[in-house]
Amino acid sequence: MFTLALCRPGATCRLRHGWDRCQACSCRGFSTTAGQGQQVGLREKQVGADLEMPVARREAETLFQERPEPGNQYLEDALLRSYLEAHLPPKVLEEVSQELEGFGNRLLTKIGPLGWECELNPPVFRQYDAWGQRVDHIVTCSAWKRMKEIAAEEGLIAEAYERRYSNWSRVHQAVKLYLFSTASGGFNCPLAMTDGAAKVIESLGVPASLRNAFDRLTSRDPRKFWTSGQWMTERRGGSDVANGTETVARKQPDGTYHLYGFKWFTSAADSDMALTLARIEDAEGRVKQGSGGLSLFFLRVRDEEEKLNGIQVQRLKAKLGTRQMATAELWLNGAKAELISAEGRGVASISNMLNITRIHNVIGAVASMRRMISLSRQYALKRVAFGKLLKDHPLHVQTIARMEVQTRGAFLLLMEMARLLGLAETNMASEQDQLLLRLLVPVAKLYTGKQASAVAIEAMESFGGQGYMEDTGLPVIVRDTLVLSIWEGTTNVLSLDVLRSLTKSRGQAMAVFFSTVQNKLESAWSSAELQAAAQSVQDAAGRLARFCRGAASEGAAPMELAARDFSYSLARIYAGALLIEHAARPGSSRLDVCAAQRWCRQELCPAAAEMENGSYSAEESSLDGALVYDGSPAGSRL
Ligand code: UCC
Repeated sequence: MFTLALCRPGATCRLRHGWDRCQACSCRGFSTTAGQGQQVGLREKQVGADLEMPVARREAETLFQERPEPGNQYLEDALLRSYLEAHLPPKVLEEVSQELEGFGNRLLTKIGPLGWECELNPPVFRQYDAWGQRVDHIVTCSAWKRMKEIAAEEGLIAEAYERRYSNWSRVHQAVKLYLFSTASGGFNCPLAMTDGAAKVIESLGVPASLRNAFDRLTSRDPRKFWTSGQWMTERRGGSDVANGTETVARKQPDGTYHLYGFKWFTSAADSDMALTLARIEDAEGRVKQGSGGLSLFFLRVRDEEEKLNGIQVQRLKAKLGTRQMATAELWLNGAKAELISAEGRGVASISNMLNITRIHNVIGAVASMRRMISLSRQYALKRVAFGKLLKDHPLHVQTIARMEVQTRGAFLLLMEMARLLGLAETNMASEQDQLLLRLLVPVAKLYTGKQASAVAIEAMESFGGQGYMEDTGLPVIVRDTLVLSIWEGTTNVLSLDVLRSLTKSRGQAMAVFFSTVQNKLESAWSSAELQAAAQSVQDAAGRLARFCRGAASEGAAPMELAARDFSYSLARIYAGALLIEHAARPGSSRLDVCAAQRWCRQELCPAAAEMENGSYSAEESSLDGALVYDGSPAGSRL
């Protein structure tokens, strides 16, 4: 029986929770077996003992650790600002920078503390009311509701659809979301799906029946603003949607459909609407299996009287992270829905949503990396170990610098996608730009998801044991980051999507990739500092081209085995070219050059290296199986 409580009710709390001011003077989380009355007694006793402590001990307990205090995220992000300066037209730059500076202040003073409140008050599920009526109510905290209002006020979705900065609107939106992400208390997740749903509806030409939904998803008015869910995952498959979807749709006399099925993960289940997949039954009650049997539906989660639309909430999921956001299991038991794709074109239609949520995933990944580095470098300015500040230990700083290089590459990949998407949405994209965008989305999603997990864990370690402490807020960022390589398509599933995009373009996407990389290197050849890096990227691109020719002659199986390394090669080569392009622009800094040089020192084409090792042969593949199952009953059969 013990207590960690040091807070005296009514007194100023000396514990800092997360990186923001204390939200929790109700001091939660005391581990005790005592009853409530006993707890208060213990707390009073502790406070008494506290006051009687010798001064030296009291000071040691109150001033023990130095807290990193990053400032305005926009002003402190040198790469972000230099990217905007290099790309935005002057008038747009002026307006956008002013807005982002103000937004940075709002994040620091208002939004960050709300985000922490969301973490402390996760949603709870109330299945029945006091009188035994089933209500299936997902109760969210006031901070979560306030986040929704802020998202509307700041135009976090609207910005992309109003297009007030023409083709630069997507870059502007992506930057705002990037700044918002780690302060958002998980609200970046519903925003990702809201953006994806708006994109699907816009790509359908905003049919009259969906006009209200579109206006709400893209509204700046908090009273009107809606968020959307994306209900794709069922019991039999989160990745293999084509074969795992069991939900059926029964046509009603009025032309609408009723959906029956079970959705196994529904993120942000408190959303106002959702897009979901189902199989349409024919007159005999038969459905078509496979991808060609899936169609896309729109539905409202609740009706005008706030009653659930033929939906029952089974339970909330117990997740490792993103706990601020309600993920639920849902029964669809006659949910009224509208068919919004051609019959059997559900996967192709929802892929518009997927590509947007995957870009949001990249935003989340880069934001996590940036946030963790920012906290880590601040801490290093204050923390003394072995007689000097951490910042004066070269090995410590080298570790942070390596993370910084990774983050820079990922950031430029993100901006490149946002730039291309902006062009596509204002009819300014060439066919090549569109092919490149289609290819880069899965590449960037899979690559940055992995980078972010590695960087978040490394940065946590840079705080020593303090990084592992829950109330520093660092484990929250780590937990929330780890999902980025899982949801919206795992690394392997996305690697296969990379191959899908190449096959569909009949190799054209690859040709565009190579020519774009060459163009980006152009300005570096005359720079003594960047020539070697440019040469590394060019060599890697050459090796990748040879790899592609070799793999094409071998058939599908080796290419599938190589899919992950191949995707990593695309990411590293393209990010290398972007870093070089950024470093070669007039007015670049020494650090831009240094980041490009360091990025290009890594193996840029792991696919070619592994091919040379014979890793993709049938023999190696069968040894993979033997290694994995060695000693297990399945192993004896291999
Ligand atoms: O919902 C989830 C969590 C929500 C939380 C989101 C928050 C994220 C925010 C982050 C903020 C920090 S998680 C569930 C997510 N589920 C997935 O991502 C599914 C993963 N599986 C896949 O991606 C698979 O590859 C499938 C489902 C796409 C495979 O389906 P099929 O039907 O077997 O694939 P097909 O037959 O190859 O493709 C059918 C059509 C083809 O077009 P056509 O018929 O014209 O040739 C494909 O080219 O769909 C097209 N298609 C695409 N088109 C498939 N994928 C794409 C794509 N990505 N882009 C364009």
